[in-house]
Amino acid sequence: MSARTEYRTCPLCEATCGLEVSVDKGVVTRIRGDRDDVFSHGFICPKGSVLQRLHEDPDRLRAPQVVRDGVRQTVDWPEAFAEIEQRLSPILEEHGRDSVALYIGNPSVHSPAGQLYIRPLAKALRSKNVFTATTVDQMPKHISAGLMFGHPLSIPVPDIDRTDYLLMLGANPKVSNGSLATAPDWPGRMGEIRHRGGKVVIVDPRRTESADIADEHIFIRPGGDAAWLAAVVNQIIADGLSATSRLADMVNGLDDLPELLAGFTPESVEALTGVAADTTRRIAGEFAEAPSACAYGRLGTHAGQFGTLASWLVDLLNVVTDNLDRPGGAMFAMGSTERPRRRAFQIGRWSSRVREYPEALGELPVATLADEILTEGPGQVRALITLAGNPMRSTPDTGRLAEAFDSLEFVVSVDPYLTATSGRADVVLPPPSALQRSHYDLAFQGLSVRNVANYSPPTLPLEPGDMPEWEILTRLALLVAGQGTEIDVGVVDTWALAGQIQTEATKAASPIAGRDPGEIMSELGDAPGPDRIIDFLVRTGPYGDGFGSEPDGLSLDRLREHPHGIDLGPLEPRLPDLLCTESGGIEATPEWITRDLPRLRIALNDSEDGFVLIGRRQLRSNNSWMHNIEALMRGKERFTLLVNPEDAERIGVESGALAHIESDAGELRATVAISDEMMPGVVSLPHGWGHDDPVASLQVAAKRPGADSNTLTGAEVDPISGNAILNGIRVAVTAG
Ligand SMILES: Nc1nc2c(c(=O)[nH]1)N[C@H]1C(S)=C(S)[C@@H](COP(=O)(O)OP(=O)(O)OC[C@H]3O[C@@H](n4cnc5c(=O)[nH]c(N)nc54)[C@H](O)[C@@H]3O)O[C@H]1N2
Ligand SMILES: Nc1nc2c(c(=O)[nH]1)N[C@H]1C(S)=C(S)[C@@H](COP(=O)(O)OP(=O)(O)OC[C@H]3O[C@@H](n4cnc5c(=O)[nH]c(N)nc54)[C@H](O)[C@@H]3O)O[C@H]1N2
Ligand code: SF4
Ligand SMILES: [Mo]
Repeated sequence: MSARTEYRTCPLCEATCGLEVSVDKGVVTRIRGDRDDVFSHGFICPKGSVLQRLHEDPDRLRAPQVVRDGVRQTVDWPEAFAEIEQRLSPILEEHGRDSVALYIGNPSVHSPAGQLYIRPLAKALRSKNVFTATTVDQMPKHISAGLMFGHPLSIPVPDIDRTDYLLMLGANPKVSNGSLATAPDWPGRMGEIRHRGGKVVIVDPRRTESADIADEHIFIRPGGDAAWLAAVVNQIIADGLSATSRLADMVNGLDDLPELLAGFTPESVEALTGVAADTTRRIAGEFAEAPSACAYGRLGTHAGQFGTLASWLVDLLNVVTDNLDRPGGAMFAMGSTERPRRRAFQIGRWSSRVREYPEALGELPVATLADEILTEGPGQVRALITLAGNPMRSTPDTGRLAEAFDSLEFVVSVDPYLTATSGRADVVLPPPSALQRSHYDLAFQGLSVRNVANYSPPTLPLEPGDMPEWEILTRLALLVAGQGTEIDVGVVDTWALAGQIQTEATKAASPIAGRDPGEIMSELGDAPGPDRIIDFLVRTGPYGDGFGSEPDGLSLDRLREHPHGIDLGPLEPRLPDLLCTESGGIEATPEWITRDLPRLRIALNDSEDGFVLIGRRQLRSNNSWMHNIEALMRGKERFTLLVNPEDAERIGVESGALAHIESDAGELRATVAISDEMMPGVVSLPHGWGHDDPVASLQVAAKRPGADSNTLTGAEVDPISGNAILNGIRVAVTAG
């Protein structure tokens, strides 16, 4: 029987849909939604069904590439690693650890190799210059969660399956399929809220696809969320509608709120936000009085001028209305590999060299990567390793970053494609495709609206010449640690896991406390790679079998027996146990964040004419990639500038004609699409385009290249989190 059906979790976005994959004679013939998946029940988006096209894409690299004297060559793995050793080691020796920077991109969160093997590489590198896509994304949420609840991963998620009232700001899950709130079929779940008589309100400068399926949409000026939420919280307190009885003993700082938020009223924020005062007042009342309600803010609130204030205020709104940690409110998931959270979150343990931005989560804001490369002096970045990322398209001010790349002495990219970033690398190391690896979600189980565990074995085997990504990363780690290129990575992998087991066995609260590490190791087997680490983490995790102490608990074997996943139930209240702040309580008003309120207060008086630019995501692509898949590229042109009809008329641009868009950072041209879904004064461009870069090799994408919207975004950051400001960019728009 050569035809078979396999089930696996889609690794492309945070929704974690179950896929049913038909394979015939080693070839994937069809992918559709797995109707028996315990979480997604058959839901799928257009991206999930093209995993095999990614696998078969002729532009996907099958072997390492090395550029010597300007000429690109395909080489074998030993030669690629030898080249890296020869060129990277002298830089490390001569200029120190910080001279080599690391950039870690988004897909690394979606693969076990990325989740388990990048940290050891970063540790081996010991460079202060670690940058990730987190600082073009959700760093504000980690900071507010870290400071309010003690751990940067203690992020409350909206309990959308039970809520009566969902207030959503700066998110478009009909297209993005959700973020920091893992839920396959967000559109269906939003529909369910309405079916059971609840209400969905969306606050966004664009009337999005999600707004179309909500009860109410409210236009807000980009960057207005923090001020608006401050007014909402203030109003609720002023009206005596705040109710924290359930949490009262746990929350510190509530008494400071009236003074901290003084002056933010529905009227005072009207000019900055564009939201009518009576709308603000009405929403405040509705939210406070709903049987259950949750506020949820995402990328549009985080990647803006006041990202951390907005993120904090979202959680604060849930706290003051007694909606935190209860069904229908904002709750904490419990992933199957979660470790106990004990140490209070710290921030600013070191700073970036040039602009002195504080560290957070062990990384520095990627908006300052170009500064670190281009500014001479001790600690200057001279070489870069990029892992599953495309900073040349996904991070701000890419015009300046291109200049920075040109000045680097050496670049290594781990990427399956030659992109605007990896096309600039001296060595490219391509991992196999997603279908060739096992999958277990190590990141998003902890951010899920329901507790679920689902393991997928590899669907297709490795081909001759393939190197699994965990091995690529381990080899890089050994290399930067000065261990050369000849070591047996299997032995190193076993040794590293043995160390982990040993540490775990010394912890009093561990289910394997005092057990013989050798015995645990033998249960995990001798096949190196992510699977046995996952097995170890699951078995010692909150639902684990504890290697025998909880015979009905989870293990990898048990997960293998359930190809459609195991449902671990709805979210349950977790406070106060989950809290690990120094006080042991919820910090409602962390000083690190509230010190930014004066800046917000000043902004209330800002008056701006002219346009501001925001971004948007598109269903058929994933940030800067997946534009190379023909099946996803059919149809109308997608790289368009959305302009409100009145604005278009005023500045004389026409649908289908080109507009010129210019900011302080750069300029580009885009085809205009006139639409009343845009708030007047706001224009929108999707990011991740610009596939005509000569260094890239993406034949399908290059046919409709679009342009890179990040040539327009500048290097300014949210000062509290260092997150890039990608929305609300001042631009001039003209015809032509
Ligand atoms: N203007 C603007 N810019 C933005 C955003 C925005 O909204 N507006 N959004 C931001 C956000 S939220 C994010 S997360 C970032 C994303 O920023 P990045 O993560 O830097 O960029 P991606 O476009 O996701 O690029 C991912 C790269 O990983 C490669 N890849 C895919 N799968 C694998 C794999 O399994 N292993 C390896 N090694 N490589 C793989 C792809 O080929 C691609 O080159 O972009 C940010 N940039
Ligand atoms: N198809 C597809 N799915 C994806 C991705 C993709 O590229 N394509 N990327 C994935 C990634 S990496 C992420 S992080 C998630 C992100 O997923 P979401 O957080 O849902 O992000 P977006 O879809 O970019 O929606 C952001 C919304 O914020 C609005 N906005 C912009 N500025 C402001 C503002 O100042 N205030 C408010 N209130 N709204 C504002 C925009 O109009 C937009 O509708 O999506 C993931 N899913
Ligand atoms: S919504 Fe996300 S997880 Fe689901 S099929 Fe699409 S890309 Fe995959
Ligand atoms: Mo993201």
